[in-house]
Amino acid sequence: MEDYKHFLLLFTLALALGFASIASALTWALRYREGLGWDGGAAEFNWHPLLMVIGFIFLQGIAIVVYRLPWTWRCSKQMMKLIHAGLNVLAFFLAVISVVAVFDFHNAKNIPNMYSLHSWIGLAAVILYPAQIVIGIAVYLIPVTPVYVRAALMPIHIYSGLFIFTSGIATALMGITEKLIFSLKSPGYKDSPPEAVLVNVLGLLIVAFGGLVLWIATRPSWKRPKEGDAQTVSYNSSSPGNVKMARTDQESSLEARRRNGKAEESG
Ligand code: ASC
Repeated sequence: MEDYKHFLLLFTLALALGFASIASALTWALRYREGLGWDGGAAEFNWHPLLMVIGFIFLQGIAIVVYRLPWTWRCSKQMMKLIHAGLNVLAFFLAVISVVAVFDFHNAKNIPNMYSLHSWIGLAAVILYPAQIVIGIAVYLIPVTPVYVRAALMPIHIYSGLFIFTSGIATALMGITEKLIFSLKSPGYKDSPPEAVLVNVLGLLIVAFGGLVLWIATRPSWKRPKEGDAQTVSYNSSSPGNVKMARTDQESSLEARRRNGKAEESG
């Protein structure tokens, strides 16, 4: 129970930080920059940070921890895999729109593409992401791959997912820093005008959100219990008493895992 409260506290904090990041990115575009539009101008560029924060950072972060939400343990594993994949696919589409916005803006203004470290790391992450999604769907969502192959690939799937997510955060920090240096002239970035402070805070919020997602995703005792998987579908459709029983099973399996100090290798 203590562990559940601890999870809930950190997950709620992560959600709050995620929403605050999105609100800061929106405030940056609407209040300090040229707003949002699709005209080849600055308003089109402004979709780039906003959609990346919503998709590549917030939605991808939630997709990473979605299996750990205890109230989803009564849903079938297949359903949770669909939600995990769906959130990642949605995040990827938002990232693609966001990249199109920035290329459009550069081309309209004759600004070169792909010269900065931000763009190199960012494009690498945006290319690796669909590879991760397609391999994930082929191996885990479509029930053809043998279990031993799934198990062998799981540490790689988990590692590469966290790597892409973390690279996205590093890319966002580079991107917002270069944007502040480029666009704040007088007063400049070094003079700390309100826009610079807001966007520095946006960077802090993103780092804190990412840090919490990584913490939640790497606690072995917060993993979705394996034992309930086959049974959950039938618990689902039956009476609330049975659901309660399923949860009790899961709680005791968590207790057992904690007592054993056993860190499982797969998700
Ligand atoms: C899956 C799934 C898991 C893992 C496991 C191998 O498809 O639901 O929990 O792969 O079977 O690690």
